[in-house]
Amino acid sequence: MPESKGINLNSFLENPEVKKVITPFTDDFQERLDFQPQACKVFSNPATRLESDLEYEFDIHPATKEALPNIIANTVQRVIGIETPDSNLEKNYTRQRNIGIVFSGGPAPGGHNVIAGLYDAMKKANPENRLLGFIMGPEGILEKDFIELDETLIKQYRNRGGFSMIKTGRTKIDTKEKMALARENCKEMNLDAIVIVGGDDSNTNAAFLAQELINDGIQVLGVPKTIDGDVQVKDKNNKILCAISFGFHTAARAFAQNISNLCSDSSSDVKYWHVCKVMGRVASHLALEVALQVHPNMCMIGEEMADYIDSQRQKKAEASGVTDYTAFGMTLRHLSRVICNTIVRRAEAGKNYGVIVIPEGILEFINEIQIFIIKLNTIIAEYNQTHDTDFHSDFITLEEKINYLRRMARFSRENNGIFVWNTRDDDLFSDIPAFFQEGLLTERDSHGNFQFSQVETEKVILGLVQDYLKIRQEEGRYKIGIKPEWFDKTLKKEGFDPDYYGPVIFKNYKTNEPFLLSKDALISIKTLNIELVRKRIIGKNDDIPPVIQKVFQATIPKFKTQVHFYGYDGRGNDPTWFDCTYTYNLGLTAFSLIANNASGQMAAIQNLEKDFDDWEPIGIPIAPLMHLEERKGKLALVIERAVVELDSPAFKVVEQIRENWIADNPGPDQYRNPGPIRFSGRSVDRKPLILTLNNLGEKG
Ligand code: FBP
Repeated sequence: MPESKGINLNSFLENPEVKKVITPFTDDFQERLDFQPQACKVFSNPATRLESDLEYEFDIHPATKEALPNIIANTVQRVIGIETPDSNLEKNYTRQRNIGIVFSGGPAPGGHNVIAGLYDAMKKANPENRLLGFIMGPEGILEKDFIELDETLIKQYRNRGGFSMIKTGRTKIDTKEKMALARENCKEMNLDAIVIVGGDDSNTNAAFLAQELINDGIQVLGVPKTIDGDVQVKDKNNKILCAISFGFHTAARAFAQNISNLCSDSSSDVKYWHVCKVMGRVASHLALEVALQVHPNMCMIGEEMADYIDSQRQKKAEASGVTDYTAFGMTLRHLSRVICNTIVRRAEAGKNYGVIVIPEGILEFINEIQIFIIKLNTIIAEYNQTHDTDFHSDFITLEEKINYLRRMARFSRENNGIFVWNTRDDDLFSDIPAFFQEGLLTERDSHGNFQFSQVETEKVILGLVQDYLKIRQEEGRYKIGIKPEWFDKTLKKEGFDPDYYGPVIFKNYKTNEPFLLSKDALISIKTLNIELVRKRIIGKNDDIPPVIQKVFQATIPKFKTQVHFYGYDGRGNDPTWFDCTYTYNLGLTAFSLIANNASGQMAAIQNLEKDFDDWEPIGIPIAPLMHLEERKGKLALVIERAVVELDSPAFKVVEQIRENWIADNPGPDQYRNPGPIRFSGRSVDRKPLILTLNNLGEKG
């Protein structure tokens, strides 16, 4: 019998108090499983019907009309509650159905509640209805790999994060063969409908599948998922239909809480700059929300980089009567200088620490890098289209990939530039660090997207920041500010006269400024020694007094950093109240769309930016949301991603107040502590702050 410190472990493990400690079913966990999200009012009726809302208009791309003729005429549909359905409606509403559901793309908190909502609605309509979950994403459709989802299984996942119940994957059903296989399998499974829970690419896929399956009587619906928050739908007159995809709120809150903890640590041990890369493949919605939640010292928003104008450069050029085109658009070098300016300003206020938030997709908005990404996307896609193997299996090492590019550049030069890669690209590419080259050449995802999460963007930027800070330090333009009182006290304590040394060391001694800055020329103990001798404060062979050395050392900045990536952790967080309730209602809406014969529609909740009582379930037609975009080297019809609008109230507020967050003054930092994610209890943080601000802004 196992024993430890005289304890009989077998009976110890049977002790109810010990069991309470080691059970995975914590009180919080149980509270989640038992939580019943509120349903929108319409769902309290025995049935629902759909009503077209023609108030919403879309600019439809002609290519979409051609590609999706059977669903292009879809309109926005409102879900209306029916108290006493007529017999026809009731018959259709309650007929037995087999419904498939699949998660597609990255996990997002709330996915399990889409399943729970759909399950509850379909069982309420007809207990014989069956819900089949495809395993590992769209691959499950192609492999006909699925399980039946019943209450016993679903109740283990209600209100929980992740997609672990049926897993997810990034396979795309994008060829004729895959479409045919998907169709065959859905028919064999006797499916009436399939619900695709995914982001922009997956909802695009849903529309194409809807077109493919419409004549077989199989409906296809989408559900707007992605922590990136870039599935937002407005009509052509800017009327909001879907304010944000699910999962965004939870991920942003989870990142914000962690980053807020860093703010607290950073302002306590005052020695690190924390550089936090925040997920979001292209759009910076997550970074913007985190900024509002935390008030970090600095937050970059990718979208503003594209519009950046270097005013100093522009003024200089204007003064000499020329136009400097390099002043428009942000380069990596510009970006590093902007970051350095903040670091230097805080250092001069005695704050040699801080927190910077960088969006994962920032590189997409930096001209020089975007050009590389587009060119390399095309090269890789073209290579894969003309060879039976793939680029990454043929060129395994970085050296092999670079040699291929080099050959291409040479060949292009000899043949009047027939390839997109030229010798100038090759030269510029050779100038960037190997790990970054590797990142830019990383394998694209199944949709042909560049995988920003695989690139150590923060390291690239930090490398440049470090280089520039070094230059500024050597020029004497990066100093730590010293409080005059501290200087005074420290010298007097050792019996030295501050007024004797102060004017020699500092350029602003006795100017009443809150911080003393050492003279530009004093960049080392050696230079200080020279100055003290020159001013006859000490003799040629004397040592600098230790207390003066101590004070001087305190003016020399050491730039120490900690780098963090917030992505997968927040993506796996248990959903907030907002995401729990939102997704449960998305599931209920998906069933209403199915039960009313809709296809090629995305289930959505309108008015998310308002209070719960104003939420309205709707169906959004997917086809009209498409535009042409470069994918795998070709133009393809895809749903347009929403990026941060620079004239949105949320961005404008951040732009207006973030100067205060730098806090380059004797006062305290301005960090905001959003606190932990609270699942129950009322709090102002019941929805994303960007939604609240944009809504308040709409009202003027
Ligand atoms: P989805 O768009 O599929 O929801 O995924 C979003 C995301 O989490 C991005 O923020 C991130 O860049 C990417 O997925 C990471 O992809 P992966 O999970 O394949 O590493």
